[in-house]
Amino acid sequence: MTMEIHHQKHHGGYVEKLNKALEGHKDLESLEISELLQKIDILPEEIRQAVRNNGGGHANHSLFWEIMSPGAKVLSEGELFVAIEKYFGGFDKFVNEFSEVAATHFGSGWAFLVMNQGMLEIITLPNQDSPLMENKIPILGLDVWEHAYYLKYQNRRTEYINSWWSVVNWPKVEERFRNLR
Ligand code: MN3
Repeated sequence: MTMEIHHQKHHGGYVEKLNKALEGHKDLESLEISELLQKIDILPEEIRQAVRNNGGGHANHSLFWEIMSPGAKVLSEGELFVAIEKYFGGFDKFVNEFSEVAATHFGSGWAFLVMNQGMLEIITLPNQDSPLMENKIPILGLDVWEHAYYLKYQNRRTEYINSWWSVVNWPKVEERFRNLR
């Protein structure tokens, strides 16, 4: 039920508001969401904040749904596994670091594993900001807004994060990583 409300109401709301903000901007309506966000700083001022909030929200949530799946396999080999070991000193270390960063992010926002100029990095961003706005490519993203976990976990963000790892769809994350190379 948490996920259903999250998808239908929260994500749905971002899509609706993004479409409304873009009404009458034919040149922008035809862009891919990633292109739109990469151009955030040069968008017309009167729609920039609306696109930032709702376009970012649409892109972040689209990623979030894509990289989750029930009963998905844990990552234990392959190119992404090797890269994670290289950049974070081991897969468990990566999981711990990502969890810590997500748990301690103040207020609403997201934790991401991104590709930044050829290197893997863990970052957090406030609100619905997208790594694409900083020319970083998100590979994995975790929503730490209260709306993502409040129904089931109330204020227990850490518990939500720990449970979330069991639904990360690693084959999909790996595919996103390979597509960048
Ligand atoms: Mn959300």
